[in-house]
Amino acid sequence: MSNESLANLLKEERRFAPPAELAATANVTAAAYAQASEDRLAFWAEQARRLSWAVEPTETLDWSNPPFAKWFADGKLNVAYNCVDRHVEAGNGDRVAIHFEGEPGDSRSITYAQLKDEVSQAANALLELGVTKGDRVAVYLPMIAEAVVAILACARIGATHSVVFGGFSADAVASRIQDADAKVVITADGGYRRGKPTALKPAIDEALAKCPEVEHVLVIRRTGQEVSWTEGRDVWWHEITTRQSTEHTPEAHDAEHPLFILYTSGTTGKPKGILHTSGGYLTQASYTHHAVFDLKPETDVYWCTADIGWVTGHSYIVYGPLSNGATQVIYEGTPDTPHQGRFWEIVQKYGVTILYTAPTAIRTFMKWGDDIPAKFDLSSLRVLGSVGEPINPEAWIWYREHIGAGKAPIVDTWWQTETGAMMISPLPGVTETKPGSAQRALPGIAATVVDDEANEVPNGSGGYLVLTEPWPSMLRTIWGDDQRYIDTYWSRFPGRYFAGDGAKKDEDGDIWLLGRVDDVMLVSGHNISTTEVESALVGHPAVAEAAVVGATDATTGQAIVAFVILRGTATDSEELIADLRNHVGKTLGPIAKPKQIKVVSELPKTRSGKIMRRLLRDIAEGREVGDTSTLADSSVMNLIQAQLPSAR
Ligand code: 6R9
Repeated sequence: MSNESLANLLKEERRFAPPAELAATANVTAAAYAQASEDRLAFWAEQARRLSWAVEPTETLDWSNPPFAKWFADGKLNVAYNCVDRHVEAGNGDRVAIHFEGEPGDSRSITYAQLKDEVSQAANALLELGVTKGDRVAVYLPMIAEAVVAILACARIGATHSVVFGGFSADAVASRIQDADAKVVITADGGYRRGKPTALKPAIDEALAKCPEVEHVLVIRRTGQEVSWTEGRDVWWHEITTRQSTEHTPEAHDAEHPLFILYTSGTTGKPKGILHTSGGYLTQASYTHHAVFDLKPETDVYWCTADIGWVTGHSYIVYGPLSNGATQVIYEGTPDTPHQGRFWEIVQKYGVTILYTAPTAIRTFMKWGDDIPAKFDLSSLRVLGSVGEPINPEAWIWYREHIGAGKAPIVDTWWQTETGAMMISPLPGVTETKPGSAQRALPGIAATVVDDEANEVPNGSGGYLVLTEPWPSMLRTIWGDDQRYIDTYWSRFPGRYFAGDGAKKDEDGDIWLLGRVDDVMLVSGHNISTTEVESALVGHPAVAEAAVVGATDATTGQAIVAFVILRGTATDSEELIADLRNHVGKTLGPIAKPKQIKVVSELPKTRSGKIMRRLLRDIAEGREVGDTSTLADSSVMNLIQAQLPSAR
């Protein structure tokens, strides 16, 4: 990448001050930045004290063997105790922990006292099956409350969980079970998606043909569908858990005890098992959830729409909210079942005050139309979060206007599976927000943008996002492959963590994420970010979603090819395409005008909603489409190809 680097094209001037009322009562104020910059380690030691430790740590960070960090290493705690028991002991056992909303409309509310009983029974069941501290347990479940119970039961007994997203294929599950060497698998007969039961157990049965080390499969009954049964191996969850005692004394584990492995696919190579440990991880997941959402556990109703199989589900459905004693909603299904207002109906039903979702969902809601959320009472919402991809400024504005009544602050949270918890985000009671920018490293976090030679870029320039100091919830390694950990994250810029994302600093020094550096386009010697061109397209009233790639071009090196989904009201025509190209030219400059614009009805996305540009590049360059195994819907590529008879 050249030094002029990722073109700094987009000019976004809109600013939104925090609501005065929120600022006046915010959990965290601007003082936190000052305190953390004065003494970063003392700041994190103080945040660690928000947790209950069986043995208080005296040491904060051991960085004597970088990049292998130890946080709070001489402390001991039980993570599940922190997420459940301590709230019951503090007199809050009657508070609802989870409002579960099934897709077919069934619902169940679970208090902290009930959660404590269920987690204890599940922990005792795992012990009965021979699971002991340090064993790995694979979890392959739909979005049901038992997923939280299963995860916490593992944490409680010190078994390391490896959650595999319920949409992954048998092969993907098998390779993850093998890599982690899991002894037990927790799954369900199936779950409800798009109005019908979807089977899960058959994928496990198929995967386990290749995983002879797995001793038991615990099966939760959710849909009641037929399952094939392997005697001696398979055990019904309800049968084994209900006969267990509701008492289980949590043992204190070392702060660095492995809590979970979570696989990230990456673009190439075998999936990386990202390892997270206990004390540092929980400290940062808990603190960021408290600070960034301004959570008031007595009055807020929090809802994170992510799947438990994604890191957002781990940190912001399980560990962050429950460690803070939150009341939260868990929804099993899709946003359009049985109707496109389902999310807003849920917000209204439970009086959700804090909503955390992804740009892909927001763009979908924009496409469905403003009239749908307008039918529901969303006045309870007071903080809105975004995660997973850069949020296009127009989607940000739509979210604020149509969901947040033009008042609720938006926190655009940048982080990764590897970072374990949020790293860059506004604080809702402090930050004057800018549509499309994650803005500033959170208190205690050190991030910057560097050029090819690892020099920090000045304000107003772009480059690579790096993290310059270790942080409590950082990954500790790649499971079983320390060298790959060093090579992937710590070698591009020695001494700094390379996140793989492009970013720019604006004139105020605020950070704007520009997408994965693998996706950056090089057009006539200029680096152009996919995010900026996509945001320009989404800024046109006819466009709901856009994905942009650089395709090899004889004259310009790469040419910009855009795939767009139109809003319901617009129709594909030569004039519209010309108008879109001009619109990008006017917004970003002539260099960023797409050479081709293709109208499609779907875009290829991962199960967590990220656009897979690699597959679109294959189409744009006329190649056979590569590995589609991590797509949410593998038929999408065929659909897109069928919609593209010729290039424009
Ligand atoms: C939490 C999560 C990590 C990658 C990350 C970046 C993208 C996530 C973002 C964002 C811009 C944000 N990303 N949040 N980009 N703004 N607020 O998504 O983890 O699945 O590991 O993905 O997602 O590219 O590097 P993970």
